Amino acid sequence: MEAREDFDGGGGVAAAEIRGGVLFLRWAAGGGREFHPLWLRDNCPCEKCRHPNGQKLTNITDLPADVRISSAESDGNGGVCVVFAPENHEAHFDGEWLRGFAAAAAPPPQTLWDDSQPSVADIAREYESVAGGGKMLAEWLELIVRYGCAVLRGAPAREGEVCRVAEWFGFVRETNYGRLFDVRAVASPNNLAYTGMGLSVHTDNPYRDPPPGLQLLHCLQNAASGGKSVLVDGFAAAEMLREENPEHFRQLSERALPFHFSDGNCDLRSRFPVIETAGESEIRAVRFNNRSLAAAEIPADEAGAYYSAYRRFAEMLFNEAPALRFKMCAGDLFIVNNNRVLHGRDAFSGGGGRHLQGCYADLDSLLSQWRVLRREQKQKEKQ
Ligand code: NM2
Ligand code: OGA
Ligand code: ZN
Ligand code: ZN
Repeated sequence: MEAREDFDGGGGVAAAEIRGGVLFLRWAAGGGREFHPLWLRDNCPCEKCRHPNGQKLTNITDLPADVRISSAESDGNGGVCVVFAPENHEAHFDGEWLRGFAAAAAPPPQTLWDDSQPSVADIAREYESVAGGGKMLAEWLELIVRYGCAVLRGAPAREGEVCRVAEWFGFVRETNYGRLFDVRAVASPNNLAYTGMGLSVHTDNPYRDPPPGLQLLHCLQNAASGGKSVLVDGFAAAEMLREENPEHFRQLSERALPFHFSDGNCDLRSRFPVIETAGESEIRAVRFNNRSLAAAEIPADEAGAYYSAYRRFAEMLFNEAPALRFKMCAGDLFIVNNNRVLHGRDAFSGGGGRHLQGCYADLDSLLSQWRVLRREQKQKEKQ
């Protein structure tokens, strides 16, 4: 019944009819749809088929391949009672579940910045209010789900605070850089992030597989001159590329590039397309980091076409795609969906005056916590 909280009500089943072996259900709200008998049998919610914890008890091999519906009747209450042959197995399906199950599996709602470009103020919340959890935390998490990033203002400028924020919704993901890393200019940097150089917009750690789904950066001090931050919606940019030149888009989504990072302690290598897609149209991730791109195995007669596509995408990311620019002050923190939103910074001087701390985390836990808080909120509203 996990879909119910996503469903807007409107009644369930008005009538049930077996047509050519499949079950047709007419909704009270109008319309209807067909259900395959094996699909229904496989999703039976009875206590023999589901543990009280909601987990499934049956395997596909437990179900007869020739399952049929011997009877189906609306229960008069929006649900439907079905008897399956040849087992004579009785099931009762909730009408709202039947209408709403698909919503629970749908990808979370995303708003590309070209449809509706948020300002920094739109995506920023006060640390104090979000730290209290509940509705305010749910709202802040929803910004990350929807826009791929969010900001906190007024976070205590204390060491390790960024990890505490990650624990509001999940777990810190430790990497070769540690659980917590300091971003400041140091003497022998193993990574260009630890210099005063500008960093063009990038996704972090594409040389890890999988790359961290979330990055958090927290400003403890920013007295340096320069060092402004920029965030870019990589999905909006990928859509711009597809719109402008489908062949460019195809180049970047079909060829995987090698990424690499090594120092005295690690030798990390991976391969990802710059634009990762699923099916025909869904964009799943953007991986873009010029500093960590390794030498790609591209036949000489294909390199020209690939580089044109790659150059055009870079131009869009640097100059044309929807972007947010701001200078972080002590107590500011931003979080990005590292599969989608790229980040960068301008060069800075007076390096000693700039100190950020960062950590990584995974997206699945954030989405889970967002759903849990939403579910709790809806339950409260019903009471
Ligand atoms: N740091 C800040 O992914 C990258 O190499 C960007 C990551 C060193 C953890 C910098
Ligand atoms: C990083 C990074 C940006 C900054 O640490 O990964 O991109 O503002 N830093 O220093
Ligand atoms: Zn059952
Ligand atoms: Zn970075």
